[in-house]
Amino acid sequence: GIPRMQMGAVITKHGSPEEVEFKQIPVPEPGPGEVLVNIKFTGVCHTDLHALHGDWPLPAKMPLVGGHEGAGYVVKVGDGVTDVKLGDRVGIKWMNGSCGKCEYCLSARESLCPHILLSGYSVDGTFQHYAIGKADHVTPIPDNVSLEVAAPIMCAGITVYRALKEAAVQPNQWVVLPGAGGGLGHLAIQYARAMSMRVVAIDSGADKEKLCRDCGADVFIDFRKEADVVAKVKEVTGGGAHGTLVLSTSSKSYQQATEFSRPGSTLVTVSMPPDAQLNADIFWLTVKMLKICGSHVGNRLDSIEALQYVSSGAVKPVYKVQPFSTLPQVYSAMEAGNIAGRIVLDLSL
Ligand code: 8ID
Ligand code: ZN
Repeated sequence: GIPRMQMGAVITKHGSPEEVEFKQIPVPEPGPGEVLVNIKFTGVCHTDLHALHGDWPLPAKMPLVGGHEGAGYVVKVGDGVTDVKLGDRVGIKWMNGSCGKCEYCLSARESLCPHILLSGYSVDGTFQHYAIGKADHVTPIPDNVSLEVAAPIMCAGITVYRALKEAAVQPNQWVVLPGAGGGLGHLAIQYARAMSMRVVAIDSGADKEKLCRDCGADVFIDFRKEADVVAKVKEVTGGGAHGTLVLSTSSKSYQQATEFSRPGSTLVTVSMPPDAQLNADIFWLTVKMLKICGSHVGNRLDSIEALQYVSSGAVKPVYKVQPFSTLPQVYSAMEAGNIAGRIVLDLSL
């Protein structure tokens, strides 16, 4: 049966990893159109760290159960839910729900919905054993993809997959990925390779270099060792990036990206370092005909497609499984930039 109470990782105010409290909280009840998911595994995304720090201009609910890369089993369905069934294996992603009726939802751009519900930010997320998702938005997980593998796809995978579509880099052209050794980055390399792009990975340290190369990066640039990252990117790509996804949580990466972008290319903003500004020279922006666009997660079809790449074997998340109770240490390691790939929490430990 479903218990009345459960363990959750709760923050009651913004701050450092010590703010995370593990405590008994009620198991939520699914309302109309909602499902209750018994979360088995959840990834930890840098967005969860932004939520902990409170460094974005968008207020989060408080107290807050974070987490938005969850995978588990449907254990209860609310009124009116017909196509999601008990026992279904599903993912809960950043976009917990959307209105389904606005101009954005109607045009499959639901991440722009003004009524969007964000898991682990505006509604409680996946750092608990039982989490609520809107039935219309939980993502079905293919049979041959394990729950722990599916977890990092639920935010990192979906996001980079969609952002690569926005970048519109053609086969054999160069995509450049600042932040390539992180959770989003190592998946971006693999999706890009699966789409036949050539990849320049930018990050730092031996672990991340190995990860990036294992994921298929053609070139690795260590931003701490390379004196002139912009010149190096232009050199190895023969004139600059055909497309760039900025995945690094350092605002410096944005400045460099505007400079190493090839004329006619697209720069996609994905990471959101606090207070970051994009300072692009209008003369060069114009004559280089650069496109700069934001990309916020992906829609439901992107989510399904992102998992299909995993199901087919083209993309393999690289992650370490750790006990749920280690969440504060994961945040500390993430603050220090010490995580290559993703950490996935096992809720049973
Ligand atoms: O929908 C969206 N747009 C979306 C979805 C999910 C996550 C956006 N995000 C955002 C997060 O909120 C965060 O701001 O993407 C960013 C990256 O998330 P992540 O991949 O989960 O973070 P990470 O694993 O900590 O990786 C960041 C990497 O950046 C590198 C670090 O070494 C790390 O590997 N990095 C840094 I810090 N400075 C760098 C630099 N100057 C750099 N890489 C290259 N150059
Ligand atoms: Zn995320």
